[in-house]
Amino acid sequence: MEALSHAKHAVTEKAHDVMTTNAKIQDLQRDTQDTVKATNDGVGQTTDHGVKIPDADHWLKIVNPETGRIGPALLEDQIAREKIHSFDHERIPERVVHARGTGVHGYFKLTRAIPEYTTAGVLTDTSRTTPTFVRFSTVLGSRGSADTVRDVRGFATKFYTEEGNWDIVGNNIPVFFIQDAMKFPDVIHAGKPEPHNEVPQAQTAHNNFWDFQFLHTEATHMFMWAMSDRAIPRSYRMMQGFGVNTFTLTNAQGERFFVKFHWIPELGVHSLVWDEALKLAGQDPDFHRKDLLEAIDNGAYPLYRFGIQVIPEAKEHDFDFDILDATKVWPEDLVPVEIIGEMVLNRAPDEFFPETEQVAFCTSHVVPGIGFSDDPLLQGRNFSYFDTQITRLGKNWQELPINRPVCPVMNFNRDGALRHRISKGTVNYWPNRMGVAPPHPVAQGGFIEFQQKMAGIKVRMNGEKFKEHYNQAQLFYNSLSETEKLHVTNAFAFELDHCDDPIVYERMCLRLCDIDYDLARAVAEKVGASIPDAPTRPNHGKTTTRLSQFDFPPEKPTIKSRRIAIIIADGFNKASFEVAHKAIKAASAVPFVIGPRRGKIYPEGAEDRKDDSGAVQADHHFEGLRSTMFDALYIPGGLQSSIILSASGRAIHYVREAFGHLKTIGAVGEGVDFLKNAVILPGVELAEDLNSSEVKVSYGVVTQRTFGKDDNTVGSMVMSTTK
Ligand code: HDE
Repeated sequence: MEALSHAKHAVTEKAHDVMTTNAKIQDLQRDTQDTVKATNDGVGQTTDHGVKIPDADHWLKIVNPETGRIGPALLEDQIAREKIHSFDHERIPERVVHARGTGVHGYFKLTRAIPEYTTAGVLTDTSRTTPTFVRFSTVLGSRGSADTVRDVRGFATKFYTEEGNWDIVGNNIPVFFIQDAMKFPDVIHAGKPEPHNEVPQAQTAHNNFWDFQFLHTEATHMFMWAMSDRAIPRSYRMMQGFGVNTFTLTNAQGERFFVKFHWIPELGVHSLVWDEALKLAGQDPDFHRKDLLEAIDNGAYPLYRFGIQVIPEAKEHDFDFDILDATKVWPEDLVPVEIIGEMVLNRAPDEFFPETEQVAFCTSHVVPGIGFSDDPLLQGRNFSYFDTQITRLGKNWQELPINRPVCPVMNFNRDGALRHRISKGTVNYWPNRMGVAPPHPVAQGGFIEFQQKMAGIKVRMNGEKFKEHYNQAQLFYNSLSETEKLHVTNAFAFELDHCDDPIVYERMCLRLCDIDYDLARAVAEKVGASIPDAPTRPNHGKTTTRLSQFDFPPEKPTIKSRRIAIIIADGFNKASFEVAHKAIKAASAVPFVIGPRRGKIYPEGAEDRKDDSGAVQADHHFEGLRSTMFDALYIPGGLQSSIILSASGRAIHYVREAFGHLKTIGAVGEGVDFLKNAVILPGVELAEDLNSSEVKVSYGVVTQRTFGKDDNTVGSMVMSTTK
């Protein structure tokens, strides 16, 4: 796959550098060492102190000159010791949450200035291009865990603005498990592997997680989202991002607005089906990482619209929920999302560790014009992120190349382990007799806190409206399509089946009665729990828009960057192969040829394998790259090919599995016979009977129906089923 995707490069490396550079990339060039160029320029290996290394393969040893026998290795070999010492200390602590992730560079463009809400340059100056670095992640798994597990996805963005770094450390789900930061260690301990045996890895399907979810009722809304298809995205490029917490914007008149931040992918929101996600976790644990890099490599740069929901200060209390409660959404029919910008991700890091692993986000990093609310979760986060970076990266973490701002930095924070910057001058304090480095008055861009009036008594509690925990859980569930509801039911059935303590699954089924009785009944039936004869709490029946992912279709129906497998065996029809192959490429999708072997596959008339002039090279064989790795399949005609495929259990499984995962399957000519042999079951029929002269039509069907609105989560099929 790698070799192939590189062969598919749309953009040459040099052109890519010119197209994707920005102020931050230029800043990083200062630290970038081009090792390939260094070797070519005759700069071979040296020690870290710069001495040329004569031999990078052999430790210094004693050799017996008579027998030629090798004796002990010598501790005195400072060159070998340095190499091993450096290696011994390569690891740093992984992130305590969100350890597994991948990052890429991009840029943000403001499309609509909003001076009515804020003074922030990044949100008022449409002529700017602001460099960004985004890290996507899962939450619970450790650094080496699989990409496609059921979990919330992190979506953290660092904006390198002219006024300093601004971080939106968000998720792909708009709410959270807890209302108060003090509960964070508990929810994470409950979700991470259990303490006695460190099992299970990267899963919420265990007793402790669901025990906590039941007892901690404010998690109810969030766990409904976590059991939905949002927690198994098809791609980082096809999921939303949410700042989750309530931030504030302040304008030049000193008026303050509450704000929530949104990222909406141009490609629409799509998910895997659970069986696919499970299989991919084993077949390709790097599936999402590679998907992102493959798209960027091929010039299919992911684009997200940037939106805000804004509530003026005076309207803070107009809602039946508290707008500072991170377990609640601001329903979009009450507070619409205003689109004001877009972000394009267009460049992979040069090296994973210094960029993706060392990037460090902080919710407390905002720029003038943007501020915090009293959201008690956000207040705690503002403390936690800064603190964790000190453990992970050391006191001087903000000096690391990926973290340093592109604007000037000057202050008297000094010293500490691994200080890089060298500051000239005789003073390191303020005020000083030379007037060096005075603070900036607000009129000259100094950060100003909103002058909020405060009065009160110290208490350990949250606001009154924080106590309601079920309304929005119901609102979310009610707003899903039937397909999504079924997936939620199946997700609970899977998770609770993995809980072997009856207290846990019995109680959780009771909790589901508080949300939706039919849901509770279906899950209880599967997992062997008992529930009351009637709902414990009636479903209010309300729905709202833009919670279902069906409400986020692609902006334009497209198969751009989708992976399509063309299935062939010897004797395939070359014409119907070529038409589809060309059409797929022309639509900027990525065709892969899959056959019984990775090698030449011979077309009709050349089945004897003597003339290879018309042969096509298969990229992979059926067991090498499974159907799970593709979005759609296409089977060209050819009698012999169809006979071979029909006789192959692997080929049949390939098509059946893709069919079971609700993928589009197109076939023409004798390819249709194979398709029918493989998957025509009672109640299943071909949507259209195509012949090879209709390949174009078939392709049209793939384009418009595969990833369009109707079949948003699952793709559609040239075949239809009665389910
Ligand atoms: Fe985080 N979270 N979090 N979190 N979080 C971290 O910071 C924390 C929360 C999120 O790609 C840690 O640098 C507390 C909500 C992302 O590097 C840590 C609370 C949301 C990332 C931390 C929350 C997030 C983190 C671990 C409750 C969605 C990965 C490593 C008060 C809006 C960032 C690190 C990356 C990472 C603390 C809740 C998103 C320990 C205390 C809500 C995307 O500081």
